[in-house]
Amino acid sequence: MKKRLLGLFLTMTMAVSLAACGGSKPAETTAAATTAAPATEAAKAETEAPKAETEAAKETEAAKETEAAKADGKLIKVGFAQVGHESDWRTASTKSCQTVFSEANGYELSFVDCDNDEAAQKEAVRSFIEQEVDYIIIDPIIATGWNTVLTECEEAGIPVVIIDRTVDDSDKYVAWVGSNFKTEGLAAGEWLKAYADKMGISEINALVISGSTGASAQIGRSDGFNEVAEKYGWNILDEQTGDFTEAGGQQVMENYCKSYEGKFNVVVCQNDNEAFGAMTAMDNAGVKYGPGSDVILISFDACTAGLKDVQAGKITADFECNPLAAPFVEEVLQKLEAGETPEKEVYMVEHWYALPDQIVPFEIDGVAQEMTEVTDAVIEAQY
Ligand code: GYE
Repeated sequence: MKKRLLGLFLTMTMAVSLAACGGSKPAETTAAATTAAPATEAAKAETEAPKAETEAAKETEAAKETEAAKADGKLIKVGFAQVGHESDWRTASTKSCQTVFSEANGYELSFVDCDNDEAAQKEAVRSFIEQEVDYIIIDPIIATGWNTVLTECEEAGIPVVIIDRTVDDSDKYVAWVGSNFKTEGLAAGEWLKAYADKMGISEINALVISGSTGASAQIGRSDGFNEVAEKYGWNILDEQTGDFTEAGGQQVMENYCKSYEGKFNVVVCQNDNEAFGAMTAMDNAGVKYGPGSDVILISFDACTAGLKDVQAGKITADFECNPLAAPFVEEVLQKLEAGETPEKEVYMVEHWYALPDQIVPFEIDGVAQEMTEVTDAVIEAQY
């Protein structure tokens, strides 16, 4: 592997990206930036003019560096085999990678949207090997079936970084950056227990709309929630996949509304897009959901549109999954460039969201969990 120096510009960009995604609450980050701004308009204009010149100079410098790096063939070649485009979460993940692995930052990115097709994803990885990229990033559609193609990457001497979902049957990758999906499922379950207790609800009859079957995000969220359900003796009436899509969520919920009419008081959607579809189906069937209604609606991801539905009193609680992992993947690549050994696992920081009346204290394995109130500022700062 060739070693490259990316210069000060890249280092600065990384620092800013990392600061923006470092896991502090989004609203706090925004508030801090606002407080630091100059007090008067005049002062603002004065400081902004030279700042604009410096920025322009920096940009020209960076553009020159990029051109030079390109001419020397020095851009770092990265192939990214993305799952698809099924959800708001996925759109944010793609954008995060395309922003971080841009030419301006010293990268040449080959991006493949695998459209949720496992075979196409393996082919994408093989095409990256043929292109002799420097690094391969994979977000594995499903958790199994990876050892052969990862061995091919290893034999070609191309380090692989796994992002988001996990690979469960091979350790032939350098690092993984993503979320603890089982913790998300446990959080949803333990929150539900605490909230049901507060509301005096003693019997839970839950319908689950799961994510794409075999994806580690689906497996982890199901395992976590089911563990809690078993502990408290809840009834899980059914679990069918909505494939992490709005259309899938709507279709499954339409069937549920017919098969389980009047029999359920909890709906768990394993992502916000499924929840959007499920809400349409419940609206059409005349089922009331959200705080104070017949049905408690739980969702995962906490994208902007999901949090708006929490604020509107439709989704009762939303358990975040943070898609802005690319800056941390870049950190891994930079460590490899510097000949250092990166951490094998990097976890994203996430929050659990609700409105004040639905914020109840709960624990996961004896660890007290904090919940975040959904406000305009929180929504504004979300992905
Ligand atoms: O929750 C869902 C997306 O893998 C964590 O995939 C990700 C999941 C996310 O389609 O919205």
